[in-house]
Amino acid sequence: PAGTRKASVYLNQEGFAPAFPKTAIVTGAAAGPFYILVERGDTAFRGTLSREYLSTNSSLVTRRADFTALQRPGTYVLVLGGGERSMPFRIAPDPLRNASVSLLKGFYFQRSGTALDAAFAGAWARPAGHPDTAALVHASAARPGLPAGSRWRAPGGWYDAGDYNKYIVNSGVTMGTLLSAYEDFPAYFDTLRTGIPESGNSLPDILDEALWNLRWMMAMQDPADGGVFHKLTNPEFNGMVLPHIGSEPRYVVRKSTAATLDLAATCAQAARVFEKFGTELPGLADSCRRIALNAWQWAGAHPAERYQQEELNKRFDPDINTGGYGDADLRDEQLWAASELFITTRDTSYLPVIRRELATGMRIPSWAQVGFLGYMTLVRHQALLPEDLRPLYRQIVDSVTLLGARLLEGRNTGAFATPMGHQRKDFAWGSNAVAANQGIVLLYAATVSGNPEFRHAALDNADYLLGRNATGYCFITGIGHHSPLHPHHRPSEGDGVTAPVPGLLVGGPNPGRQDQAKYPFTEPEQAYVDAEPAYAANEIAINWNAPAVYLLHALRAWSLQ
Ligand code: 9MR
Repeated sequence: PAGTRKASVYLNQEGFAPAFPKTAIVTGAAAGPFYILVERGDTAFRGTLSREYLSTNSSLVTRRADFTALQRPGTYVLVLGGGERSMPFRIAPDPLRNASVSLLKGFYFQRSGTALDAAFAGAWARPAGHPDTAALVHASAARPGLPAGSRWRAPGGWYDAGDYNKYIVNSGVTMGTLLSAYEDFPAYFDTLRTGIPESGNSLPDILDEALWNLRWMMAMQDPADGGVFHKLTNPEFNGMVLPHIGSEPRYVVRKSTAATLDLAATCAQAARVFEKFGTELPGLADSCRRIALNAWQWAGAHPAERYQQEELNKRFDPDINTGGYGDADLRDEQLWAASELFITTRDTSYLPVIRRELATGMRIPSWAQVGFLGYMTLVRHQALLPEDLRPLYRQIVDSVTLLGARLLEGRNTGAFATPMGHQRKDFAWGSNAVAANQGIVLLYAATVSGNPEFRHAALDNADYLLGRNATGYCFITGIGHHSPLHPHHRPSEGDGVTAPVPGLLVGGPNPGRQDQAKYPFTEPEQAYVDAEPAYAANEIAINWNAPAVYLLHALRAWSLQ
């Protein structure tokens, strides 16, 4: 009838493995049949749309189209009773390859202090910027023997996001996630190549990439006392230009407890991971262990050195107005660092901290909530837990299962059939990372409980990121048929290349709209716009790419089994 909105179809734009569950979501369609046609041919499958689901995160009303039973590889379109057609999609043996490999390669494009060669970066080759071999010591970071204005060497690392600064706190959760991906799927990653300068060496590419950032992080520790500078930064966010343009001074700023604990955790885990590559990287594991122990000690002596930028700017010059990452609750950082240190060193003196902080509850991981990385390590290495810690292990299993069960509920009742959105507060700054991190939690729930439903729910969130969401975007640049073209990302904006740098996950729907940009929709699950100024929804960040790397590679490893 006149005035009825045309029906729309939302689905994973990269396609489906033959044996995977397959769901599309439709809006604006009446009850009735749906058809899956071979792209230029016959009907391959006929199904019936589900009942209606009312979204709790927008005014959308949806129906589900389940075509799991269709397993034959091919290119298809979904057609509704009213004649509306989806974009073509595939059922194919390895549908997650492009997205997962591209996401990991995304870290290469974020490398600081190095030129990106056309042989690896293609159209997005660029000169080196920000050498950071002689950053200035900010007045807030000065100590006897290290006056303000003296020089600090901390080259390399990844740019945090769309900006050109390097933040230890956010690097920590990113590294923990990537190193965990390797520890959980070593055989899979040992043979995975992404086309980076180091692809020919004997290290897996994911570890070559992690090493690029690890060496920077290690250089951010003050060897005189073990404390770690919170960040290496310009005083202000700079213009939307390539890294080599501009020559603003760069500063290392005040040490913080959060940064120091995150470095302790990262280096303790890295010591374990790089141990087996001792021939290629002699001494690295030992250096990591030493740095982790010194950091832990400093944090013990300075338990509450919080990074508060406004306070800092009242006391020191010049003002620093870049990302804060000012975490106030450090119990989860304690738990993570203690867990990594215990598993790496087997020193039982870390156990009381683990016992104490375990009670603080389990949360979806984020830069401010890193406790889950500790639980992952304890689960992965449960064989190393002493007998008296078995009850503690049971407690972890119960909490992961409970958290997973809550997410499953959201998937069963939600308008897009995903755990993502089970609470309106899922749609925060960086909501796409919430979806990816929920996926990691669900994969762990599947592992500890043996219930495969959890794994299917993790796949639902992957489908969400790849297009089955209320915006209709596949949220990874260069992937799918409708992905962001204007991310808030200085290299993408400044390079004169039409297509954005590929393999980067944008932040996603965020009704907070802290950027005050124009958004066509403001309801939580639709509060997204593909526009460069919309940094609260369309920036990219390393801590968002990392859980997407984990989730998509884990699911891919599963699909290839
Ligand atoms: O991801 C961060 C988000 O959780 C915060 O709400 C937001 C505001 O403090 O900052 C985000 O992190 C940004 C960082 O501060 C600077 N680099 C870009 C990051 C992504 O937007």
